[in-house]
Amino acid sequence: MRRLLLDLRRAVASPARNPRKAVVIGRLLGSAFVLCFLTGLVSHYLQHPEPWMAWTPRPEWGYQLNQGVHVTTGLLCIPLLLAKLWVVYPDLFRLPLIGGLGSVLERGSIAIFVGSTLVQLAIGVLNTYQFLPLPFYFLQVHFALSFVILGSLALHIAVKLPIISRYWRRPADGDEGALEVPEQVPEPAIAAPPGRGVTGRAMAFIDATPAPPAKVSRRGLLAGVGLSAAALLMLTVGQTLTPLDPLNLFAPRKKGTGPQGLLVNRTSAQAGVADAATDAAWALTVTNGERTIALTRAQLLALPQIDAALPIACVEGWSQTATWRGVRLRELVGLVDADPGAELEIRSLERKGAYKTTRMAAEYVRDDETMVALAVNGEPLHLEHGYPARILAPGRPGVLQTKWLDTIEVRA
Ligand SMILES: Nc1nc2c(c(=O)[nH]1)N[C@H]1C(S)=C(S)[C@@H](COP(=O)(O)O)O[C@H]1N2
Ligand SMILES: [Mo]
Repeated sequence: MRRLLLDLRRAVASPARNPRKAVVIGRLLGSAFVLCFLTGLVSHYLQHPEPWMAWTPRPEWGYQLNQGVHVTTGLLCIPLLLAKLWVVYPDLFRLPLIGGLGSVLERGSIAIFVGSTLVQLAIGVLNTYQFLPLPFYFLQVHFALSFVILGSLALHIAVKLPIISRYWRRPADGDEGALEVPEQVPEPAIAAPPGRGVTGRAMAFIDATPAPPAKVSRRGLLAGVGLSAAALLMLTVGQTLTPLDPLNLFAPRKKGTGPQGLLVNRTSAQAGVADAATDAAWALTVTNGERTIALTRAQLLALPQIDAALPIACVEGWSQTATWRGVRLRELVGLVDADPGAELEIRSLERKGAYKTTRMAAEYVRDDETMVALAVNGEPLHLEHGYPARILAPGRPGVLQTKWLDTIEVRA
């Protein structure tokens, strides 16, 4: 067994598999993860705010940027994680396999980190394709896993601190360290020196025997990782970053596709609203306590209209800006004497579905450009974009830009 593990380690040894490379890639992976985690938190709490949270509608591209960074950094974690695993996996065969509390912490945190990150990245990507035939709720699992990953990452960094600090900077002598691969199998040399505890064990990599001829050079590794990460970035970020739209060959969504040249998330057929939305008797109900008004589309069109160029920025990472026209929401709820500090409960004609209603905090209701949209890019709203009327507010996640409006209720 021992022999086998050592042979395995020797077989896969390569100059690119060294502690310095593990640290370099680890830094990139860690940064991508932290950015992805923070933007994920913003996205989560924009959709599910705690009572004490106050978000702001401006800048109107804030969520677009947030979500672009979230999905892009998440995607970048894929090549970075693979590269990191490639560099360090010979360490799986280190001896003793498990020894003492330090190594349990070390290996345990890595096992949890790698396992949950693989699941996290997989379900994240599947979600951007709206392909999640999984028996659980994506949001809750994705949210919870991010904390598991964060915790195990913190533990992993703590355990590896000696290596990280030693190889943080390029070693002056160019020696990037090597995997420990003893020439023979001298029993005592393999065990950690007595009394070194966590630190001793954490130094899994120590300078040792010259490695066999390179299959992957040190430069080759970084070039490979850099190129694949850059390619992934360039070929997907166009789904939200308009100048790179021509290069968007890989992302699940492509700007400009769909009715009126705008992407559609959920169709009227999927939402089961086609009949109700095209019913000639449709009217938008606006209520504030006892006061209720109902406005037909013609009556809404007869009110003063505003225009605003606003993006729809989907949690899935795509976004598209259009010129929306409609009735300023603040004025509309003014017709039922809404208090300027009131929040709204907005309901769609949709009867089931996660996005059939939305809460809108007063900051968004008050914004000059928040509207009940009736037209887009100079044409009456298409059924797939929310005809007869939809909500458009600056700085909100796409899931909250409710289509096919039914009622707007002022909450005290
Ligand atoms: N009633 C309702 N409104 C909805 C949705 C929905 O499923 N039901 N999807 C939302 C999501 S997730 C997005 S990204 C935007 C997309 O708007 P679009 O289809 O006009 O591009 O609509 C939002 N409005
Ligand atoms: Mo969305």
